[in-house]
This record gives sequence, C-alpha cells and structure tokens, in this order.
Amino acid sequence: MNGITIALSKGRIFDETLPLLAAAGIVPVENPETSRKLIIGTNRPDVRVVIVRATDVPTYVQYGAADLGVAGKDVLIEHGGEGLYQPLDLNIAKCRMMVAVPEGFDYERAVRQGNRLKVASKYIKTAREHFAAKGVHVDLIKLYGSMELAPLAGLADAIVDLVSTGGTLKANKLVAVEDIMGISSRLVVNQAALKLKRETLTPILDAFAKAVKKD
Ligand code: PRT
Ligand code: MG
Repeated sequence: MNGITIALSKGRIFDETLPLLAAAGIVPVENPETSRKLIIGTNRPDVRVVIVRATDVPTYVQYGAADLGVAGKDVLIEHGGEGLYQPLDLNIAKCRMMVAVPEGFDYERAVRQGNRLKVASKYIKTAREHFAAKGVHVDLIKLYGSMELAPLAGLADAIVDLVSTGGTLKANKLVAVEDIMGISSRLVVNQAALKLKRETLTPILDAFAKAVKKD
C-alpha cells in the first residue's frame, strides 16, 4: 500500500479531527455516522480513512494497518504505546479522568481508615497507578462500559471514568472525588511508516501541527 491510511473512531474523534484533516487538504467523502462503510475514501486518491473502535486505533497503527491515527490519552495509556510515535497533542475530545463514588459515600474517610476499596473501571492501568501512588489498597474490577452502573448495582465502591460535562455522574447520583488527569487526543504515527512514507506524511503532520487549537 503506497497511499496513506488513517485510523479514526466515529463520534467525537471523527468529528473533531475533520477540521484538522481539512487543514491538510483531506476531506472524507462519507460520514461514518450515516454510512455503514468501514473504509472511507477522501478527496485525495492516495488517502483513506478506516473506522475502528476507539480502543483499537493504537493497535491498527502499531501493526502498520494504518499509518496514522487519533487516539485519546486514556486509550494510549492502557495500550502502552509500543511501536507508536506520538508527535502531537491535538487538544481535541477533551475530558478528565476521575475517581467517582455514590453520593453519601465518605471516600476520604475510607481512604484514611485504610479500607480496601473495590474499584470498577475500563482503565485498569491508570487506576492501578493512581491508587498505588496514593498508597490506597484496591481490588480492581475490569469493565468494558457503563462504569456508572457498578456502584449502584453493588459491584464496586468507586469507579475510575472519564468526565466531561459531569451530567452522567449527576444522573446516576455519583460525585467526583479525585481528579486523576486531563485527557485529550493525540496523533499517533506508525514508526516504520514515518521513515518509508516521510514525503507524504510530513506535510500532513505539519498541517495538523499548525491547525491545532491552543487553550
Ligand atoms: O463509545 P464506545 O464504547 O464506542 O467507545 P469509546 O467510549 O471508547 O469511544 P468514544 O468515541 O465515546 O470516545 C473516544 C474518546 O473520546 C475517548 O477515548 C476519550 O479520550 C474521549 N472523550 C472525551 C470521552 C469523553 N470525552 C466522555 N465524556 N470518552 C468518553 N466519555 C464518556 C465517559 O466515559 C462517560 O460515560 O462520556 C460519559 C461522561 O460524559 P459527561 O459529559 O456526562 O460527563
Ligand atoms: Mg463512549
């Protein structure tokens, strides 16, 4: 494959990457929300977009099935980043990684007392590092979605999840008790492609870098 393949997930990452692609002169010919196609052409015959799950973007780029991709810092931490060059924080799809508990649960007290906490999350690595650094003993329970349900259903005392407006926590009577880190999406590049396709990739990377919005 001589052309360039870009891995994106549909939803906020696709939507917020569109202006950056446009700045590089790349316009997808279809919208993944309405099309069921997983391979989407662009105005440029040598550039295509593949639509994958957000958590699969680093894997496609790592193995060279895609040359470029856009993935959240949350996803990149869990993946580990092997084989990936991460030249640019795109400052898109922003949110915060937080610890949340049911309203009325005295988290500070539980921590002070040295209680062993049951914590459910999709972000096991992030959660493990966070609680280890604080010296809090936790049993981590891996989930693949709807973390907010776990404390309500009695599966866990706390969750580690992404929060943007806070609306989901509120609707489920949960409160954020710790802010772990800010999250945004990064451009990821296959390390071999960066060398072999440098001439095609460099102008795209430069256009992205120029179009990134600073805070
Ligand atoms: O949704 P799906 O299961 O298909 O996959 P995904 O959740 O992995 O992908 P997607 O497209 O939802 O998220 C892609 C990336 O967007 C994530 O990896 C994050 O880096 C970033 N991002 C930014 C978010 C959010 N904001 C966000 N709010 N990802 C998820 N959420 C969820 C959060 O998990 C919680 O359930 O939205 C809910 C909270 O939102 P508020 O506004 O109610 O606080
Ligand atoms: Mg989601």
